[in-house]
Amino acid sequence: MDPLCAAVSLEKRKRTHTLPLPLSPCLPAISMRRGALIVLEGLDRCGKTTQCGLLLERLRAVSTAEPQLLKFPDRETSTGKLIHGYLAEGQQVHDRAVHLLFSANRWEKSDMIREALLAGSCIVCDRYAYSGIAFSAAKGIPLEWCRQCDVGLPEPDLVLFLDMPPGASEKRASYGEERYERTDFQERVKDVFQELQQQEKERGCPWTIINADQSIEEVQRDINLAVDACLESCNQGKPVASLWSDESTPAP
Ligand code: DGP
Repeated sequence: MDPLCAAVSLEKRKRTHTLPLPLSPCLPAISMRRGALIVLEGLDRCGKTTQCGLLLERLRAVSTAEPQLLKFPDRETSTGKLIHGYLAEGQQVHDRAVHLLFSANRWEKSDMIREALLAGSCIVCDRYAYSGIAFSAAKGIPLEWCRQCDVGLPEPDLVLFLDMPPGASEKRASYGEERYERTDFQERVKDVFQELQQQEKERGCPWTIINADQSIEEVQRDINLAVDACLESCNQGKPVASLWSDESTPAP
């Protein structure tokens, strides 16, 4: 059995998926053939950011290459500052122009993502192109127009959709401060996510749906099970593909 499979099955046997565990000290961390691109998606305040942090810690424990966490939008870049002004400071930007800004914000990181994956680092993304489509199409922009801007980005190896009823996050602290935090809008976003989920299933790239309406530990356990299977397939030489396109980057 290859070392990754050994490590993963050891974890499964221990059945202690509730904490960000280091592996047994007698097992060395794994040198991955290539890293995995793992995306967490969901409605606002569904717990993505907490789970991304926990997943990063766990990946740190099982891999020799340092995993990385990316959050989209990245509000620190020049496009990200414009996006922040739109989301949090009430600045007006045309709906299609802001869609392009969000997409550009992802493209800025695309070369870095590909290089890191090929160097063996896993990448955890807090939102990706699917949010780009869902939030813009919920405003009435045609879904296919929204998709085109992100065609060719590195394709995720795993999409985890943290599923939660649209009204459930309303009670969370400071909900409502940003532009999209309204239950009626979140309901429309959820409808588009469901449409996208169906489309991805039909093209053979099904998402893993995680019930986010559970304790942090239960959500983390479900995520870890899906991530284990994904790491195994990346380590067996699955190439880095391009999203919604035929191009792929050869495996190392
Ligand atoms: P977050 O920092 O994850 O809370 O995201 C900020 C807000 O921006 C949130 O309401 C979701 C929304 N959002 C994230 N990505 C995109 C995108 O690509 N396009 C649009 N229109 N909205 C997005």
